[in-house]
Amino acid sequence: MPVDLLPTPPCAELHLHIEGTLEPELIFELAARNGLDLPYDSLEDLRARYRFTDLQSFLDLYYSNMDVLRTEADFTDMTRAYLRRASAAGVRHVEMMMDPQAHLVRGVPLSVSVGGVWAALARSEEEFGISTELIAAFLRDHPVAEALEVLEELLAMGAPIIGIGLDSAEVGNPPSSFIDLYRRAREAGLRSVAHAGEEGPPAYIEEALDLLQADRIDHGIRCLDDPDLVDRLVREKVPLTVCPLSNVRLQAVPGLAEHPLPRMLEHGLNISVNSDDPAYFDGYVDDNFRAVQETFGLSRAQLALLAANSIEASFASAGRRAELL
Ligand code: ES4
Ligand code: ZN
Repeated sequence: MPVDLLPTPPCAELHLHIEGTLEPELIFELAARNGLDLPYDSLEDLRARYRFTDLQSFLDLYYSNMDVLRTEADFTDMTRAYLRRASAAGVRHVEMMMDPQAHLVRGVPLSVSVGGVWAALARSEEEFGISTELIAAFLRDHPVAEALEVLEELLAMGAPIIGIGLDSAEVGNPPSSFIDLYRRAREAGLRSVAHAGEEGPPAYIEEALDLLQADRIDHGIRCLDDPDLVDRLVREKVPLTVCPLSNVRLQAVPGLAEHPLPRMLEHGLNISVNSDDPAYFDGYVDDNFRAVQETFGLSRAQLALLAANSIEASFASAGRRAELL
Protein backbone atom coordinates (compact mmCIF):
# COMPACT_ATOMS: atom_id res chain seq x y z
CA MET A 1 0.00 0.00 0.00
CA PRO A 2 1.43 3.43 -0.88
CA VAL A 3 2.48 5.48 2.11
CA ASP A 4 0.94 8.91 2.64
CA LEU A 5 3.58 11.38 1.58
CA LEU A 6 4.08 14.61 3.46
CA PRO A 7 4.49 17.80 1.41
CA THR A 8 8.03 19.06 0.82
CA PRO A 9 8.68 21.75 3.43
CA PRO A 10 9.74 25.21 2.19
CA CYS A 11 13.50 24.98 1.80
CA ALA A 12 16.65 26.38 0.26
CA GLU A 13 18.34 24.59 -2.63
CA LEU A 14 22.10 24.80 -2.14
CA HIS A 15 23.41 22.29 -4.66
CA LEU A 16 22.14 23.00 -8.14
CA HIS A 17 24.04 23.36 -11.42
CA ILE A 18 21.99 25.67 -13.61
CA GLU A 19 23.34 23.97 -16.75
CA GLY A 20 21.98 20.71 -15.30
CA THR A 21 18.44 22.11 -15.47
CA LEU A 22 18.49 22.18 -19.28
CA GLU A 23 15.56 19.90 -20.17
CA PRO A 24 15.59 17.91 -23.45
CA GLU A 25 12.68 19.99 -24.86
CA LEU A 26 14.59 23.21 -24.25
CA ILE A 27 17.74 21.70 -25.82
CA PHE A 28 15.77 21.13 -29.04
CA GLU A 29 14.13 24.56 -28.83
CA LEU A 30 17.46 26.38 -28.38
CA ALA A 31 19.16 24.34 -31.12
CA ALA A 32 16.40 25.36 -33.54
CA ARG A 33 16.53 29.00 -32.41
CA ASN A 34 20.31 29.10 -32.90
CA GLY A 35 20.33 27.16 -36.18
CA LEU A 36 22.37 24.29 -34.72
CA ASP A 37 22.34 20.65 -35.76
CA LEU A 38 21.98 18.27 -32.83
CA PRO A 39 23.56 14.81 -32.95
CA TYR A 40 20.11 13.37 -32.02
CA ASP A 41 17.18 12.63 -34.33
CA SER A 42 14.46 13.15 -31.76
CA LEU A 43 13.65 13.82 -28.11
CA GLU A 44 13.41 10.05 -27.60
CA ASP A 45 16.82 9.58 -29.15
CA LEU A 46 18.27 12.21 -26.80
CA ARG A 47 16.43 10.78 -23.79
CA ALA A 48 17.85 7.34 -24.54
CA ARG A 49 21.32 8.75 -23.73
CA TYR A 50 20.37 9.53 -20.12
CA ARG A 51 21.68 6.23 -18.78
CA PHE A 52 24.79 6.88 -16.76
CA THR A 53 27.30 4.50 -15.25
CA ASP A 54 29.38 7.04 -13.34
CA LEU A 55 30.06 10.78 -13.04
CA GLN A 56 32.13 11.00 -16.25
CA SER A 57 29.46 9.34 -18.41
CA PHE A 58 27.05 12.05 -17.26
CA LEU A 59 29.56 14.90 -17.64
CA ASP A 60 30.16 13.94 -21.29
CA LEU A 61 26.47 14.48 -22.14
CA TYR A 62 26.15 17.52 -19.84
CA TYR A 63 29.01 19.39 -21.56
CA SER A 64 27.82 18.34 -25.01
CA ASN A 65 24.22 19.48 -24.45
CA MET A 66 25.18 22.89 -23.09
CA ASP A 67 26.55 23.78 -26.52
CA VAL A 68 23.03 24.97 -27.45
CA LEU A 69 23.48 27.86 -24.97
CA ARG A 70 24.73 30.69 -27.16
CA THR A 71 22.96 33.96 -26.34
CA GLU A 72 22.12 35.82 -23.16
CA ALA A 73 18.45 34.99 -23.77
CA ASP A 74 19.31 31.27 -23.85
CA PHE A 75 20.82 31.49 -20.36
CA THR A 76 17.95 33.62 -19.10
CA ASP A 77 15.28 31.26 -20.47
CA MET A 78 16.99 28.21 -18.93
CA THR A 79 17.28 29.94 -15.55
CA ARG A 80 13.66 31.16 -15.55
CA ALA A 81 12.43 27.66 -16.39
CA TYR A 82 14.33 26.29 -13.38
CA LEU A 83 13.05 29.01 -11.05
CA ARG A 84 9.45 28.40 -12.13
CA ARG A 85 9.79 24.66 -11.49
CA ALA A 86 11.71 25.18 -8.22
CA SER A 87 8.99 27.49 -6.96
CA ALA A 88 6.44 24.71 -7.47
CA ALA A 89 8.83 22.36 -5.63
CA GLY A 90 8.82 24.51 -2.48
CA VAL A 91 12.20 26.18 -2.99
CA ARG A 92 12.24 29.65 -1.41
CA HIS A 93 15.95 30.41 -1.74
CA VAL A 94 18.48 29.04 -4.21
CA GLU A 95 22.26 29.26 -4.39
CA MET A 96 22.96 28.05 -7.86
CA MET A 97 26.27 27.11 -9.39
CA MET A 98 27.14 27.86 -12.97
CA ASP A 99 30.21 26.73 -14.94
CA PRO A 100 31.54 29.91 -16.63
CA GLN A 101 34.64 28.07 -17.94
CA ALA A 102 32.52 25.49 -19.76
CA HIS A 103 31.03 28.35 -21.79
CA LEU A 104 34.26 30.33 -22.22
CA VAL A 105 36.02 27.34 -23.81
CA ARG A 106 33.19 27.22 -26.38
CA GLY A 107 33.67 30.88 -27.17
CA VAL A 108 30.78 32.21 -25.07
CA PRO A 109 32.01 35.24 -23.11
CA LEU A 110 31.39 35.68 -19.39
CA SER A 111 29.20 38.71 -20.08
CA VAL A 112 26.79 36.45 -22.00
CA SER A 113 26.68 33.44 -19.64
CA VAL A 114 26.81 35.32 -16.33
CA GLY A 115 24.72 38.20 -17.68
CA GLY A 116 22.04 35.85 -18.99
CA VAL A 117 21.73 33.87 -15.75
CA TRP A 118 21.79 37.06 -13.71
CA ALA A 119 18.96 38.65 -15.70
CA ALA A 120 16.68 35.85 -14.46
CA LEU A 121 18.02 35.87 -10.89
CA ALA A 122 17.58 39.63 -10.54
CA ARG A 123 13.81 39.27 -11.07
CA SER A 124 13.38 35.99 -9.19
CA GLU A 125 12.04 37.35 -5.90
CA GLU A 126 9.26 39.33 -7.53
CA GLU A 127 8.54 36.77 -10.24
CA PHE A 128 8.81 33.51 -8.29
CA GLY A 129 9.19 34.41 -4.61
CA ILE A 130 12.66 32.82 -4.58
CA SER A 131 15.66 34.73 -3.28
CA THR A 132 18.88 33.81 -5.07
CA GLU A 133 22.65 33.75 -4.93
CA LEU A 134 25.08 32.82 -7.68
CA ILE A 135 28.20 30.67 -7.27
CA ALA A 136 30.88 30.45 -9.98
CA ALA A 137 32.04 26.84 -10.05
CA PHE A 138 35.44 25.94 -11.46
CA LEU A 139 36.25 22.81 -13.43
CA ARG A 140 38.68 20.67 -11.43
CA ASP A 141 39.75 18.76 -14.56
CA HIS A 142 41.12 22.02 -16.02
CA PRO A 143 44.38 23.68 -14.85
CA VAL A 144 44.21 25.91 -11.78
CA ALA A 145 45.87 28.68 -13.82
CA GLU A 146 42.81 28.79 -16.10
CA ALA A 147 40.52 29.00 -13.07
CA LEU A 148 42.58 31.85 -11.64
CA GLU A 149 42.35 33.79 -14.90
CA VAL A 150 38.59 33.34 -15.06
CA LEU A 151 38.18 34.36 -11.41
CA GLU A 152 40.17 37.54 -12.05
CA GLU A 153 37.97 38.30 -15.03
CA LEU A 154 34.81 37.72 -12.97
CA LEU A 155 36.11 40.03 -10.24
CA ALA A 156 37.15 42.69 -12.76
CA MET A 157 33.70 42.73 -14.36
CA GLY A 158 32.01 42.93 -10.95
CA ALA A 159 30.16 39.64 -11.51
CA PRO A 160 27.32 39.27 -8.98
CA ILE A 161 28.69 36.11 -7.34
CA ILE A 162 28.59 35.28 -3.63
CA GLY A 163 31.21 32.58 -3.87
CA ILE A 164 33.08 29.95 -5.80
CA GLY A 165 32.69 26.19 -6.15
CA LEU A 166 34.63 23.23 -7.53
CA ASP A 167 32.98 20.63 -9.76
CA SER A 168 33.43 18.24 -12.70
CA ALA A 169 35.52 15.02 -12.64
CA GLU A 170 36.54 14.45 -9.03
CA VAL A 171 38.81 11.41 -8.83
CA GLY A 172 42.44 12.36 -9.58
CA ASN A 173 41.66 16.10 -9.28
CA PRO A 174 42.04 16.77 -5.53
CA PRO A 175 41.11 20.02 -3.77
CA SER A 176 44.81 20.54 -2.93
CA SER A 177 45.40 21.64 -6.55
CA PHE A 178 43.12 24.66 -6.00
CA ILE A 179 44.59 26.25 -2.87
CA ASP A 180 45.63 29.43 -4.73
CA LEU A 181 42.18 29.81 -6.31
CA TYR A 182 40.38 29.57 -2.97
CA ARG A 183 42.90 31.91 -1.31
CA ARG A 184 42.27 34.53 -3.98
CA ALA A 185 38.50 34.14 -3.67
CA ARG A 186 38.72 34.54 0.11
CA GLU A 187 40.85 37.69 -0.28
CA ALA A 188 38.13 39.06 -2.56
CA GLY A 189 35.54 38.47 0.18
CA LEU A 190 33.86 35.50 -1.49
CA ARG A 191 32.37 32.44 0.22
CA SER A 192 33.21 28.95 -0.99
CA VAL A 193 31.88 25.45 -1.51
CA ALA A 194 33.50 22.39 -3.09
CA HIS A 195 32.32 19.05 -4.41
CA ALA A 196 34.07 16.37 -2.38
CA GLY A 197 33.35 12.77 -1.49
CA GLU A 198 30.90 12.17 -4.33
CA GLU A 199 33.12 9.57 -6.05
CA GLY A 200 36.33 10.70 -4.40
CA PRO A 201 37.76 9.56 -1.04
CA PRO A 202 37.14 11.06 2.43
CA ALA A 203 40.61 12.64 2.22
CA TYR A 204 39.23 15.04 -0.44
CA ILE A 205 36.60 16.23 2.08
CA GLU A 206 39.35 16.92 4.61
CA GLU A 207 41.39 18.76 1.97
CA ALA A 208 38.40 20.90 1.00
CA LEU A 209 37.99 21.93 4.65
CA ASP A 210 41.64 22.26 5.69
CA LEU A 211 43.27 23.51 2.49
CA LEU A 212 40.42 25.36 0.76
CA GLN A 213 38.49 26.42 3.89
CA ALA A 214 35.26 25.57 2.09
CA ASP A 215 32.12 26.74 3.92
CA ARG A 216 30.09 23.76 2.67
CA ILE A 217 30.81 20.38 1.09
CA ASP A 218 28.80 19.37 -1.98
CA HIS A 219 27.82 15.69 -1.66
CA GLY A 220 30.23 14.45 1.04
CA ILE A 221 28.50 11.06 1.17
CA ARG A 222 31.79 9.17 1.24
CA CYS A 223 32.63 10.67 4.66
CA LEU A 224 30.98 7.55 6.07
CA ASP A 225 34.06 5.56 5.02
CA ASP A 226 36.01 7.43 7.74
CA PRO A 227 34.47 7.42 11.26
CA ASP A 228 36.92 10.05 12.56
CA LEU A 229 35.93 12.38 9.74
CA VAL A 230 32.25 11.82 10.51
CA ASP A 231 32.91 12.80 14.15
CA ARG A 232 34.66 15.96 12.99
CA LEU A 233 31.91 16.93 10.52
CA VAL A 234 29.30 16.46 13.27
CA ARG A 235 31.35 18.43 15.81
CA GLU A 236 32.02 21.29 13.37
CA LYS A 237 28.47 21.14 11.96
CA VAL A 238 29.87 21.20 8.42
CA PRO A 239 26.98 21.48 5.94
CA LEU A 240 26.85 18.65 3.39
CA THR A 241 24.57 19.21 0.39
CA VAL A 242 23.30 15.72 -0.38
CA CYS A 243 21.69 14.82 -3.73
CA PRO A 244 20.00 11.40 -3.39
CA LEU A 245 18.64 10.89 -6.93
CA SER A 246 21.91 12.12 -8.44
CA ASN A 247 23.88 9.56 -6.41
CA VAL A 248 21.57 6.78 -7.61
CA ARG A 249 21.67 7.81 -11.28
CA LEU A 250 25.48 8.17 -11.28
CA GLN A 251 25.82 4.87 -9.42
CA ALA A 252 27.66 6.44 -6.50
CA VAL A 253 25.32 4.17 -4.48
CA PRO A 254 23.84 0.84 -5.65
CA GLY A 255 20.25 2.01 -5.20
CA LEU A 256 18.14 4.47 -3.23
CA ALA A 257 17.51 1.87 -0.50
CA GLU A 258 21.28 1.78 0.07
CA HIS A 259 21.67 5.57 0.09
CA PRO A 260 23.45 6.76 3.26
CA LEU A 261 20.99 9.61 3.99
CA PRO A 262 19.29 7.88 6.96
CA ARG A 263 22.68 6.94 8.42
CA MET A 264 23.87 10.50 7.97
CA LEU A 265 20.81 11.73 9.86
CA GLU A 266 21.45 9.21 12.65
CA HIS A 267 25.02 10.43 13.02
CA GLY A 268 23.71 13.98 13.39
CA LEU A 269 25.45 15.25 10.26
CA ASN A 270 24.31 18.63 8.96
CA ILE A 271 22.72 17.52 5.68
CA SER A 272 20.28 19.05 3.23
CA VAL A 273 18.42 17.56 0.25
CA ASN A 274 19.18 18.94 -3.23
CA SER A 275 18.66 18.09 -6.88
CA ASP A 276 22.16 18.68 -8.42
CA ASP A 277 21.22 18.37 -12.14
CA PRO A 278 17.46 17.84 -12.10
CA ALA A 279 16.99 17.57 -15.88
CA TYR A 280 19.46 14.68 -15.97
CA PHE A 281 18.55 12.82 -12.79
CA ASP A 282 14.75 12.77 -13.07
CA GLY A 283 14.05 14.99 -10.20
CA TYR A 284 13.75 18.45 -8.75
CA VAL A 285 13.97 19.04 -5.00
CA ASP A 286 10.40 17.87 -4.34
CA ASP A 287 11.09 14.64 -6.26
CA ASN A 288 14.19 14.08 -4.12
CA PHE A 289 12.24 14.71 -0.89
CA ARG A 290 9.47 12.37 -2.06
CA ALA A 291 11.92 9.64 -3.02
CA VAL A 292 13.74 9.60 0.32
CA GLN A 293 10.48 9.88 2.22
CA GLU A 294 8.99 6.95 0.36
CA THR A 295 12.11 4.83 0.70
CA PHE A 296 13.02 5.62 4.30
CA GLY A 297 9.67 6.67 5.76
CA LEU A 298 11.09 9.89 7.18
CA SER A 299 9.08 11.64 9.88
CA ARG A 300 7.65 15.14 9.67
CA ALA A 301 10.35 16.22 12.15
CA GLN A 302 13.13 14.76 9.98
CA LEU A 303 11.80 16.53 6.89
CA ALA A 304 11.59 19.78 8.83
CA LEU A 305 15.18 19.30 10.02
CA LEU A 306 16.43 18.76 6.45
CA ALA A 307 14.66 21.94 5.34
CA ALA A 308 15.90 23.97 8.34
CA ASN A 309 19.45 22.73 7.69
CA SER A 310 19.25 24.00 4.11
CA ILE A 311 18.19 27.45 5.24
CA GLU A 312 20.75 27.70 8.05
CA ALA A 313 23.59 26.53 5.78
CA SER A 314 22.74 29.11 3.13
CA PHE A 315 24.65 32.34 2.50
CA ALA A 316 21.41 34.34 2.78
CA SER A 317 21.43 37.31 5.15
CA ALA A 318 20.46 36.64 8.77
CA GLY A 319 17.23 38.53 8.12
CA ARG A 320 16.30 36.42 5.11
CA ARG A 321 17.22 33.18 6.93
CA ALA A 322 14.98 34.16 9.86
CA GLU A 323 12.16 34.88 7.39
CA LEU A 324 12.56 31.47 5.78
CA LEU A 325 12.78 29.40 8.97
C1 ES4 B 1 28.07 17.68 -11.44
CL1 ES4 B 1 26.78 15.66 -10.17
C2 ES4 B 1 28.17 16.62 -10.54
N1 ES4 B 1 29.35 16.32 -9.99
C3 ES4 B 1 30.42 17.03 -10.31
N2 ES4 B 1 30.39 18.05 -11.18
C4 ES4 B 1 29.22 18.37 -11.73
N3 ES4 B 1 28.89 19.32 -12.62
C5 ES4 B 1 27.58 19.22 -12.87
N4 ES4 B 1 27.06 18.21 -12.16
ZN1 ZN C 1 26.95 18.82 -8.15
